[in-house]
Parts: sequence; C-alpha cells; structure tokens
Amino acid sequence: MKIKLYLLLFCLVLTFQLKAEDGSRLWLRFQPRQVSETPPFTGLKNSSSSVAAEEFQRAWSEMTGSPLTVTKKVKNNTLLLGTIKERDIHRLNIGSELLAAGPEGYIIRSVRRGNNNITVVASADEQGLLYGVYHLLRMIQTGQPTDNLDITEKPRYDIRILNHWDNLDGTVERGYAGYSVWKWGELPGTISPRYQEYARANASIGINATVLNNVNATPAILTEEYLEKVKVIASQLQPYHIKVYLSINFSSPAELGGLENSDPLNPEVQQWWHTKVNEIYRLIPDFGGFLVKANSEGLPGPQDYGRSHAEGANMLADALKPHGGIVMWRAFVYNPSGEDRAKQAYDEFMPLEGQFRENVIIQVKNGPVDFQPREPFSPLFGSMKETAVMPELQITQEYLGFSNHLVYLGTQWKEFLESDTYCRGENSTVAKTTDGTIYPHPISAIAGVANIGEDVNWSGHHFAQANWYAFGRLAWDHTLSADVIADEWLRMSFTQENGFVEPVKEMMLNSWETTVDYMMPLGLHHIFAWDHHYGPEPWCDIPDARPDWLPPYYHNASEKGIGFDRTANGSDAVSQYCSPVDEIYNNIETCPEELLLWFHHVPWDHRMKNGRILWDELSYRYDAGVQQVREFQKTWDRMESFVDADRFSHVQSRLKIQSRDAVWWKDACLLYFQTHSGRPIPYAIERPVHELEALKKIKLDLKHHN
Ligand code: GCW
Repeated sequence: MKIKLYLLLFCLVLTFQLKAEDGSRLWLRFQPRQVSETPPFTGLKNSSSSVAAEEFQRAWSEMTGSPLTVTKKVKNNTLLLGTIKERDIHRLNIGSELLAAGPEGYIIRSVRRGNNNITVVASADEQGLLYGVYHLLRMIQTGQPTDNLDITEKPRYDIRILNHWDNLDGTVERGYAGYSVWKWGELPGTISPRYQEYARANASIGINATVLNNVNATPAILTEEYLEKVKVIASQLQPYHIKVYLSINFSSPAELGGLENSDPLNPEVQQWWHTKVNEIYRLIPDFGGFLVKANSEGLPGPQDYGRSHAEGANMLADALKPHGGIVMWRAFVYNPSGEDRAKQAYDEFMPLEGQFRENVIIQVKNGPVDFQPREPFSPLFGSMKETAVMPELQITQEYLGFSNHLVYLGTQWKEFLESDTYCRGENSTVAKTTDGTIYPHPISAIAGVANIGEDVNWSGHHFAQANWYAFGRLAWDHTLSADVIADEWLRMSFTQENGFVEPVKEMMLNSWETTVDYMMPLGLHHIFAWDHHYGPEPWCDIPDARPDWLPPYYHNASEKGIGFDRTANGSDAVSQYCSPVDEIYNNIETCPEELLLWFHHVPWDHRMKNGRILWDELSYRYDAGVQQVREFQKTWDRMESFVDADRFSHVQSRLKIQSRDAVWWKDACLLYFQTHSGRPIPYAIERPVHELEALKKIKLDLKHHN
C-alpha cells in the first residue's frame, strides 16, 4: 500500500516536473491552474470580430478544458465583445469614450445588467477588440482579479513595428535564433503554420507592423516573384492587423528596371517607383510602406547622384502617398571622414529638417553610434522638430552576448525613453518627443530589430523572448515600468509562484547593468572583436581597416588615460545636445559616470565620486559584472523545482557560458588596459585567470551567425 502511494506521488511529481516545455508557445501559455475555482465567464456574446472571439475561446478552452460558447442572450457572467456599432454596447453609454480611444483602443468594463454581471470588451474597431481580448487574457494569466474592471487603453505610438534583418537566402543578419521564419523558398505555395503563430504573438503585445527583409536589401525583393510571396505572408498577418512593410534597395530602378541610373530627380526613375508601388498595392492593398537604408555602410542612395536624403525619401514618399503608404528613412549614416562618428547622423540630417514630406519619418537608433551596451540618447531626439522621428531599438543582442547571455532590455529601453532631451524645456523625454505629445506629426512610430528565427523557442535563449515581449509592451505604453513588464512576462511564460517570480525578476532587472559592467562599464563602447561583435578585442588593429570600425578609435587608451573626448575641447559632440544637457555632458564633474568615457578622455588617477581612482573603479566594475553573473547562476539553480526540466537546463547551461564569457571580458579588458595604465589590478578583487597573449589569439569563426 505504502509503496503504491509512493509510486503514485512519484508519478505525480514526475508529471508536474517533467512536462516538457520547448518555449514555442512564448507567453501565450494558458495554464489550467490560472483560472480560479469559479470561472468568471459562462458564455460569450460576440457582436463583431471573429478573430478576437476565437482567440478568447481558444485560450479559454486551454485554461478550463471546456469551450466558452457563444450565447444569444446576455446572462450572468457573460463576456460581451463588440465594436461600437453593437447596440448592447451603445446602451452602456461608452460611445464617446470609444471614439476617443481610436480604432486601436478599447474599454474593458464590468457592468451589472439586471441580475447579471457582464464583462464588456469594446472598441471602435476590430483591431482594438483584439487588443482588448489579449489584455483581459493577460489579466487572467497573471492572476489579477477580473470582477470589477474599468480599463480604457490606447497605444502611445501609432506604428509599432518589428524590423527583420532577414535575407532572402534564409540567413538573418545579426540573428541568433537560427534561420529566418520566412520560408521564401517554399512560398507562395506552402504556408508555414508559424506565420499565424507569429501574428498572434505580435498582436497579443500590440505590434501592428513588420518589415520582412533586411535593411541591407537586395533589389530582388521587389520582383514579381517575391511580391507574390510577400502577398501570402501579408494575408496571414492581416487578420491580426499586422501590416507588412519592405526594405528597399535604392538602386532598384537601375538594377531591376534596367534604367540608366536611380537618380531620384530622374523622371524615369520616379515613374518606375510609381509603377512599382502601384503593383505592390494591387497585390497587397494594406501594404505599409518602405524602410530605407541609403548611403550607409556601402549601400546606394541619393547622394550617389549628388542628391540629399530628403530628395531620395520624398521621391519614394510621393509614390506611396496616394495609397496611404509611408517611408521610414534611416539616419544610420557615417563615413570615415575624420569627423567623430557619433556626430555624423545629426550633422547630416539636422540641416534637412522640415524638408521631408509628411509621410516620411526618420528612423533613428537609440544612441548616436550603434546599439552599444550603453549609449547616451542620440541628439536627433528632441532636436528634430519639423520632421517626425522614430526610435529604432535593437531587440536582437548583436552587442549583448547574442542568444547566449541573459540580458533583459526593458531597463535599457526605459532609460532611453525617459532620457530628458530638454529641447522643449524640462520633461521633453525621448518618448514624449517621438510619440506625438510634444511635436505632433501625422504619424508616430517605434521600431525594434527582431530577435526572431526558426528556433523552436523563436529567440534562441528562452529569456530573449522577454525582450520581444518588452518591446511590444513599451511600444504600446512606454510608461509601463521594466519591472511590471518582466513580472507579466515571467508569470505568463513560467509560473505565478512568487518564490520564482520575485528572485528571477530581480535577476532580469539587474541583467543589463551587469552586462554593461563586464563588457563596457563607465561609457566605454565598441571594443568588440572584429566583425562578429561577440567577444572582446580592445587591442584590435587591422591595417587598412576603417579606423571607425576599430576599438582604439573609441577607447583611446594610452598611459595618460582612456575615453573619447567629445567635449568642447574634443570632437564637440556635446554641442549637439540641447541645453543644459550639453553643459552637463561637457563637464567632467557633472557628466553621469555611466557615460564618463563616452564623453571624456579621463586620466587613470581621476577621482570618482566614490573616492576610487578611475583605474580601480574600472577594475571593480568589471569584477562586479562577473560576480553578479555568478549570483544569477545561484538564483537560477534554486529555481529548479519551479521550472520544467528542458527550460531549466537550457537556461542553466547558457548561464554557464555567460559566466565564462564575463570572466573572458573582464580579463581581456583589464589585462589589456593595464598595459596602458601600468597600475595593479586592485588586490581585493578576483585575479585574472587568463594570459593576455592567449586571449589575443582567440578568433571565433562566427561569420555564419551574422
Ligand atoms: O550595427 C550595424 C550592424 C550591421 C547592420 C547595421 C545597420 C543591418 O553590425 O549588421 O546592418 O548596423 O543597422 O544598418
């Protein structure tokens, strides 16, 4: 008897612990345990969108094991889904509120009708209804009460868009989750079930647009053959209100159309684009528009013909305008000109402000250089007023340990979005200067470079899913805290047990600063290994290479000190910021220490605020990063009983890599910079375990991951 009981218990424990999870469902896991004893709903009355109703019903049956049937009459605990036209919703007197919330906004309200409690999810349009349903589901999934609701929501940015850097041969530039999700070879005939899964996941976090192909675009994407394929993907995403955009190659008229050139002022070129755009809209009536990387890193652009970025962008905008399409024109431009790379985008684009058409939006990376572990915000934010500007964030971890390191980016993005540009006085945050609050423009948008690939778990590292999730949530509402978003994601993706959520959330919230510490503390930047951007190579010096692609350009280490002098005495990049930000950065006493070596060349014995000299502080920071990753390992190992075995060991083994890499970074940087500082590594911290010469020999062949 006893043995049987043990066996039974053993089996129960086993089934609970070993239920394998591969991460493929992302945060859309509707756990049976998450529904309270009395189900809040007994029926669903649906007045319009079938997708919203289907999504709710699907989740409901996963949670309860029984279907939520559509009822004709509103009874107790009915969920009522409807757009503004629905008579029932009209009677609730929420028509004007719904109109104010716009087509993507929604209201969720608990109301009493006679003896019945009903929950209403209402919107002016079907899109909002779908978002409202996901909101309600999220509340159920995260264990929040749903019996007394009064919620009104609408998105902060109009366009919330993913940028895929996916090539037509199936590789993904800077992608670390396998090959592309887009199966160009199989399309248009074969439709991967993943397209719909992708659409659901994005819609559930409010993402409403996607650029399918790499900004390093080939003209081939605009051939009839490829447009037919794009059409099929678009049709899969459309029910979830996700618009498709394409990256274009500026030389397409010459390369594809056989024209003499691709000069934007050439009438034949203009005509070519008009015809091409008409062709696209015939196939895909809700097509969004173009994303353009031009005259950047060797790609063609209007400057090849002596024309400006504005002339190039406007030509495309004119072709798209009759269809309601837009141009997202990237400001990521820099040349080996002798001018500080960090200044070049601003120098190039500020003189053009106001010259762009209304359906052009300038897409600006968060920082002035290139998605470094930490950068100040780009000075184009706040300064550019006449032309709409949209932030570009990098979800894929090109410079943050690929899919090996656990780095939650919600904290990084919040720091950026809340940075105060002061361009319209205090509280002109990056978020407010781009979401339409301070500078109203016909469109507002925010982009994230996707970390999605064909890996079963979509993003390579299970925790990298949190960055996809966080991007969507912040694009919807940038006032949400990084903490709240991490909390939601953990509860939906793993479990609601606080014993798990609290320590793991703390780990997530610390993870970005930790990575900055072991990679590039105190404002150091771009000291990565040549080309692949994974490991450290601060010594890297390749003869004939562009100096602005080499680490010494950025760290300037010598026996005198370290850092890039961007003050008024140096490159004067500080002057691109509005007052008083320019003065704050310019002055070594007021410059935030987190950005010290970004803006200043600092002597090794400079006194930091905590009393340490710079060299010692740098050493302590690197070491703190290493120690912190070890803490993450301890935290995670304690979580074993809360997590299925597959995901547990996956994350555990990646934390081991992260831990080893952190030591690698620390040793490489400290041993190398020590050759300049000539000072001992403070004796209180852990000693290096590598030889500098051995580290210099490491050459990773990571080309295929790019
Ligand atoms: O950071 C650099 C990347 C390139 C990328 C480029 C860009 C798509 O290393 O891989 O190209 O930025 O953003 O255009």
